[in-house]
Formats: sequence, structure tokens, C-alpha cells
Amino acid sequence: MSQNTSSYEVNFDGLVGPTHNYAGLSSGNVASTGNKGQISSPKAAAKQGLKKAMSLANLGLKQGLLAPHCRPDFSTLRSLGFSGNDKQVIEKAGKKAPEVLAACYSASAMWTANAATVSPSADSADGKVHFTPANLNNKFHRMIEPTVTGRILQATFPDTNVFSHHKPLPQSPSFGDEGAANHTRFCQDFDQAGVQLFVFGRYGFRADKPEPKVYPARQTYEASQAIARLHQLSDDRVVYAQQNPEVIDQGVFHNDVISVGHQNVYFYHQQALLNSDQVLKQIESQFDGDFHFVQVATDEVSVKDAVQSYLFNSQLITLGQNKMAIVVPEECRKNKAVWDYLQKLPSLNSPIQEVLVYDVTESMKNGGGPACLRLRVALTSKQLASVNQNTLLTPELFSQLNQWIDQHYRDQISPDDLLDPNLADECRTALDKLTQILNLGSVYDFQR
Ligand code: SUG
Repeated sequence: MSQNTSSYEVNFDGLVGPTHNYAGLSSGNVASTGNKGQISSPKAAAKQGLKKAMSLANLGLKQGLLAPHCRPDFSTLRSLGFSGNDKQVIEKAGKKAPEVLAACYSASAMWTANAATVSPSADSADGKVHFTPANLNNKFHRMIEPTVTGRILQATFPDTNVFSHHKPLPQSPSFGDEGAANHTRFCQDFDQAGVQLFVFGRYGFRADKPEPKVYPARQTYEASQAIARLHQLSDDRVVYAQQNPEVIDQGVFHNDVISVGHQNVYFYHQQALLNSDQVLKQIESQFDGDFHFVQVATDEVSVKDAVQSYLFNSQLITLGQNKMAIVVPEECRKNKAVWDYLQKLPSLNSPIQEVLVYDVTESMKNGGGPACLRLRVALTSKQLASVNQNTLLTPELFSQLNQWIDQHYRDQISPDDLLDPNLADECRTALDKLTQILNLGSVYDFQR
């Protein structure tokens, strides 16, 4: 496998927004609930994410950025009956419903693996690159994201001759959709037809089927099927697999917390899937060419260690012919079983030959590792030329954004800071400037 020069997998990382905080909003996500109420550092969070993105660009990968959302979401707060000017809305919500205010302040759009599902043109009947923003309806603080996410995606991938933008699926739990966090694409080169693996946590219309008992399953089978239809995928190039409900109950709230795929490699935990053997056979039979299954056994890394370290929330990246690296968070180094495994991984018979460790601790404390922070978009060089070029990361943009962060982001946010109306103003000022830097036009409500 190699990155050829006519097609690329471009990682679009979410820039962490100025209101990044720890509000404990995601039941089923043990980091989020466990770190509730801690003091966050939006400045450090944004810089950590940007540094990870720039480091991958420096390795020769194409790297883009997706803009954060403006928070708090005043239109949602007003729709819930909090009235008056902005200061009064914050004051009233803070008094009557602080948890709702915190939800409307979340910077959760940073996890762009949940922004959308993307299918490249080689797989779609009409030859376009398809995007469907995830409806994220399992969590209130996330179901307010898709409208603005859709606008940001359209401003980032503007040419409708090349890119097809769909509406999010209907906002019903039966069609719960969490985007690329439960979707993996296998291929030879990025411009060749591939196999798309859709992993779901439960059925939306079948009470007789297994589902988790403790924590919610966010993605449904019916949602995954709808995305495959919208993206005009061929039935014989799509595999649907149910996540093991037992691992969801241990904190694996998305499939990307327990497996990751890239080109001809699937790196997964032994307990990740129900009917694992059947699913792996299907992938193998649909895929053209050699395929590597890299299974991590429970004996070597328990589900608990996987959740705690985010070993599988890693990025697999191609560095050369048959040479991949695994990009893991710093937390993997701190977990003995995981670090022991990673020491020997490059000597196993697979293309994964290097381990790269990055510090994204601020995001990790909310349950977001390296893979959560990026949305993969496979593009031909011609399609890449149609992307909004201001969103592609260069050393110049990296330094411009670091300065922008220094100028606009707070060092710290505590739960009480969400009551400070200046924070809302600071966010608007910062994002207004950002839309100019990234040439996005008017994507935010306050600009319309
Ligand atoms: O949806 N955390 C996010 C983390 C998303 C990770 N994404 C992937 N695995 N692809 C979530 O649970 C926590 C926010 C808070 O508690 O303040 C949060 O939304």
C-alpha cells in the first residue's frame, strides 16, 4: 500500500473551540462522566490538536481543518424559553438549568469523526464525494451540531459538481447516526473502489435483537443503511456489523474506541464485534487484494485497558510502500499492557511498523482521542484542488492559528465561567476572525 500521487486520504481535524470544558455530558463515555467539573484549558486543547495535525502534515500527509462551532448556542437556549438579551439568557439558564446551559456551551464539534459520514467518489454511483452530517441525536449537546456542521462542510467542500452534501438523517433515536466514528473504508489506493464497513450498536426497529443493557448504543442499523443508500454505494461493497453490546456497556460508545481500519488493514479488539468471524470473512471476500487483520486478544489488552488508553482510537497512516504508522495518544504509554503491546506491534506480520505518540490530553479527558479529532476524506488530486484551499494546513496557517488562539482563547475554564457573558462575546469575536482566515463566509448564526 502506498499514498500514490493522484489520490489522498486527507484528514480534516476539528479545531477545538474557545469554550472547551468538562461538563460530564456523555453517559456511556467514561472519560466524560469521570472528569465532570474539572478545570479545562481551551488554549492547551486547541494547541494540542493543531500540533498533532501539523505533525502529520510534516510527515507528508494532506491535512485540513474544520472550524469549531459558536457557543453557547443561543438559538437553542431561546427555543427552550430563556428570553431577553444574551446576558439575560445566560443568567436565566445558569440559574434555572445549569446543565442545559453547559450542554449549549459544549465544544463537542471538535470531534469531527462525528461530524459526518463521507464516501469517496470511487465508491458512489454518481462519481461524487458524498457527505451526510451526523444527526448525533443520542446526546442533547451533540444533536445541536448538524446544521452548522453542514454549513461548515459546504464551505470547506464548496463545488457541488464534485461534492454532494446531504441533509442529516431524521432526528429520531431509530435513526441515530454518529458519522464516521462507526464507519471505516478499506481500499487499495484511495481512488480505487473500496469496501465500506458500517458498524452499528443496535437496531432501531427490532426489539428482538441484542442491545446493551447499561449504556446507550448510539448508532442504529437503519441509520447506517440509509447512509449507504444516500451515498449510492453498491450492495456488494458494503458490510454491516453489529458492535458487541457487552463492550458498549464497558464504555465503548463508538466503534472507533475498539477498532480502526485503513487501506488493507483492520486493527481491532477480539471483543469488538458480534459475529466477528462472519464479518471478517465478508470483508475479505469483498476486498480486492491482500488484506491484513490485526486482532488484539483480550489476554493481551483488556477492554478496560482499551477504553482507558484509547489504543484503538488511533490513526493508521501510510508512510510508504507497505509501511504504516499508528498514531496513538500519550495515555497509551501510561498503560503497561497497552504499551507492551505497542512495543511488539511493529514486529508482527503487518504493515504497521511505527508507533507515533501525541499529547491530546485535554480532548482525551472528554473521551476524544486522535481518531475522534479527525474526519477522513479520500480525494483525487483534482478533487483536492476543489477544496477551499484556506482550510488546508500549511506551516503559515499553523503559525497564524497559534497566534489567533493566543489572542482569543482562555487559559482555563471552570464550570462557573460558563455564567460569564464575556465568554460568549469572546467566542463570537474569535470565530468571526476565523471565518476570514479560513474563508468560510457566514456559517454561524450570529453572522446571518
Ligand atoms: O460524544 N464527548 C464526546 C466524545 C466523542 C468522541 N468521538 C469519537 N469516539 N469518535 C461524546 O461523547 C463530552 C462532553 C462533556 O462531557 O463535556 C463529549 O461530548
